[in-house]
Amino acid sequence: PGRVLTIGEGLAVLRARDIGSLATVGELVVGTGGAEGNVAIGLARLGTPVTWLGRVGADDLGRRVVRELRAEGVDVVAPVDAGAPTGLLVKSTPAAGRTDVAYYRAGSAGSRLEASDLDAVDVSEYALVHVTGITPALSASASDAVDALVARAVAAGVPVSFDVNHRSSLWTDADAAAERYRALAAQASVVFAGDDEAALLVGPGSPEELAERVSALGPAEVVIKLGAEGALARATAPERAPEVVQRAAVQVEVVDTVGAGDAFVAGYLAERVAGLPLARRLQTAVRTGAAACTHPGDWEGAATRADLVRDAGADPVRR
Ligand code: KDG
Repeated sequence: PGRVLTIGEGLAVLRARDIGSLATVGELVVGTGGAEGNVAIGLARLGTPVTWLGRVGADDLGRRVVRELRAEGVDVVAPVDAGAPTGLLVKSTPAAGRTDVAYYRAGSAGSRLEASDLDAVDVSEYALVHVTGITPALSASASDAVDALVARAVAAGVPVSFDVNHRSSLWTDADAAAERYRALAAQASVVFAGDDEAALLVGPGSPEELAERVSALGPAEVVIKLGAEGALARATAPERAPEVVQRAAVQVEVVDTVGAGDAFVAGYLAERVAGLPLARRLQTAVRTGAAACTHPGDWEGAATRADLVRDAGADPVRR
């Protein structure tokens, strides 16, 4: 399959080991995250070549972000910005089944991404470019970098994938966020949105209506993520009736849903760049999304091809 390019911010993730408030829990586990890096790892685990580009600080947490991505087989282009630290995300479980995420990333190295950082890659060499709605929220220069990347991809005929990934705490104004997302969706070939995110862009409706209205913004392919209800994909092609596919979620014991959307996107895109049909893309996506829910880390639960074969079998014990 062709190589995927994605850009974004890599973060250190500090995760409370036990259930409880951060005011009282005693231990934090160190890991890494960042939506686009999570997608990159998900793709790499499925055997899809992928490059991640993002700025990191001149610090050990930045080195950790880069190490983890490389260890997972992702090609990393990471300018080191000595003027700012690598950003942090602190995750806690205040009560069973609930996750709180706090960001310590304002002014971080990752947020200082600039359009000129893209000069390190030749966009026309990639089979697909993936961006999320997180990066435009980080800073004016990071937002410009997303626009520059999308413009270069469109000019080179490289399809753009856009995951809305709305993070309300990164925006002061939800209407401004929605406008930004609609503009990116208009230039994308594939748009991923949760049903709540799609409603932010186009108003409330059924999954079918949401997909149709997001599609009317421009993208030929729209995937509505429905969480525990599964997902719906809609594809249009000239002079053909729209194709709509729905898949139920795969039932798993949920430990943490953070990162599940990224794993879902990775599953979908892996099959897309491999040229598989819509139903197969969605089929893999619901399985990789479910697998990610079984691990407390943001990407550690991402499935390999072998995991997908194994999970389809009956016996959970391997001897
Ligand atoms: O999708 C998971 C991401 O949300 C997490 O890894 C961190 O990128 C992140 C963010 O900005 O929330």
